Amino acid sequence: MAWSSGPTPVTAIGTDFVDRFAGSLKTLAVDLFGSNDKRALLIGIVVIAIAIGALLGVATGARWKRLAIGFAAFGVLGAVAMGTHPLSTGWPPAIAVNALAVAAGIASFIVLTRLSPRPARSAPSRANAPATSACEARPALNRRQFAVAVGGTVAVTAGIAQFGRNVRRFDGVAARPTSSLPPPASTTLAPTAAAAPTTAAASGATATFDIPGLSAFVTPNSEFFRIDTALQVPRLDTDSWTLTVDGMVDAPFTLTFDELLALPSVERTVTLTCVSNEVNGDLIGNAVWQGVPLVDLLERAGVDPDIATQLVGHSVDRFAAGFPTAAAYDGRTALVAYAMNGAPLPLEHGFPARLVVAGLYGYVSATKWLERIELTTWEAFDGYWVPRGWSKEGPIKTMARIDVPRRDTDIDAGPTPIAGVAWAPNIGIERVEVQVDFGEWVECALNRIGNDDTWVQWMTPWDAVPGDHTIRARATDRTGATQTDQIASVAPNGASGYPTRRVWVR
Ligand SMILES: Nc1nc2c(c(=O)[nH]1)N[C@H]1C(S)=C(S)[C@@H](COP(=O)(O)O)O[C@H]1N2
Ligand SMILES: [Mo]
Repeated sequence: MAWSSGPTPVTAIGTDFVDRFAGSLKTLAVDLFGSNDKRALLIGIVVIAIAIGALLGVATGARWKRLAIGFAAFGVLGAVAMGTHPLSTGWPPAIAVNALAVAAGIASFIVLTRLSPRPARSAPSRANAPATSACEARPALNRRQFAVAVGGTVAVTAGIAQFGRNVRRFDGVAARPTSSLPPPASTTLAPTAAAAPTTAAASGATATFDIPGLSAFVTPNSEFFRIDTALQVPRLDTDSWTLTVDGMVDAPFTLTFDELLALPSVERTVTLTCVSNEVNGDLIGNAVWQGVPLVDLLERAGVDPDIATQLVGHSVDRFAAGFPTAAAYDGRTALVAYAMNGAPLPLEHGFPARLVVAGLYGYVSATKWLERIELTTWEAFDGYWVPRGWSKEGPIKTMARIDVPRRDTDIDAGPTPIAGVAWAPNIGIERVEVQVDFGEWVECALNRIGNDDTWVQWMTPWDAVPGDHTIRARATDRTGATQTDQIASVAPNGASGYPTRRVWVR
């Protein structure tokens, strides 16, 4: 990894903040790590840093030596955060970057205090003060000029920061996946779009329902939800990346990326969801994953799943997720995946390789930027989110979601579909029912294009009459269990309750 792909002082401090407080601040739960929250956190850090700088200025009475000590203390904090960051590229850049920032801070302070307008001591009115007063050795700017000077300093600083960012982006790390993918040994069928059936009799359709607003069967990579604690997407180089399988194994081994690609692979369509997905939420997606079956790697290493009861996927960024080793042996889809929907894994989704395990929430299974698979015991290790208040085991709860009618919409009276998706990965969906205004539960048409690891699209026609209506849905999985109507929030092991939508029909 080139140093330029390492953390900045701001992302490094942000990472420390996340790791320290992700469990204690409820607002920083798993679900809050979408891109917007990350941006908010980083902006917050910058704003707070500026505020502390201003406070320092006031507290030290603007004496530059004292202020320099304060700035230096800050620089040490930044350097330590950067140097110990999981993606750290070592101490030299951490120290250099922060020393530079401290020097720039002190320099701009000195320049600005030199230029700052000072009320003339002896003269009651500035206008009457002689232009060449003895005490006016430094150039005195008026307020307007001073404001311009401050603005200029800010602009120059921002320009330098932006320059630094561009240098970092220009790093040329061979991270953008260009490699061609090997053909999978076996694959699941690729669905094609077709017109929606208009009656429930069309149950068992083999093409995706084409209903506006209904989730596509396969979620495009660009629309696939992203959840992780990484304030900076790790950019790994396939030339130096390796995957190690070790811990309680007979023969630990390490693979290069090329060696991983050379192993027999499969292509499987699996629905992935986050434990923080609310009822009717959108932290879920369905993709075609290509990779090497986990069990192949475990057999090569020599694993006794009765002894090594936990499998932990470690990421390069210190994140780790653990699940029962038995899950890799019980026949479910469990892959070290390197491709998503026919393309190399996007950087945000774990390039060059990640785990995908059907039926388990991402926080206990789906380690992105995977570098190590460790076999240990169930008791010996807790994954990232476990000490932060989330359940150690994370089976996905059987759930339906209403996509159509869309949230907060008025609709016209007349025939209109009610449609959505339902999932019980590794178990399969048996049936989905819909109920309008707390009346009869009506069985929906299901689209059987996927497999038991994928969500199914469901729909039922509805003759909407004017008024305010409540629509509810519920899914039953192949064990015969219907999802519970007990409302639970996402923590500690996933939301539950029937998805509900209120619509106003004109
Ligand atoms: N390295 C790493 N992998 C991770 C996470 C993370 O924070 N870091 N989050 C997990 C969680 S909570 C989820 S829900 C899935 C989401 O995968 P996606 O972003 O590809 O949708 O990634 C999992 N893998
Ligand atoms: Mo998650």
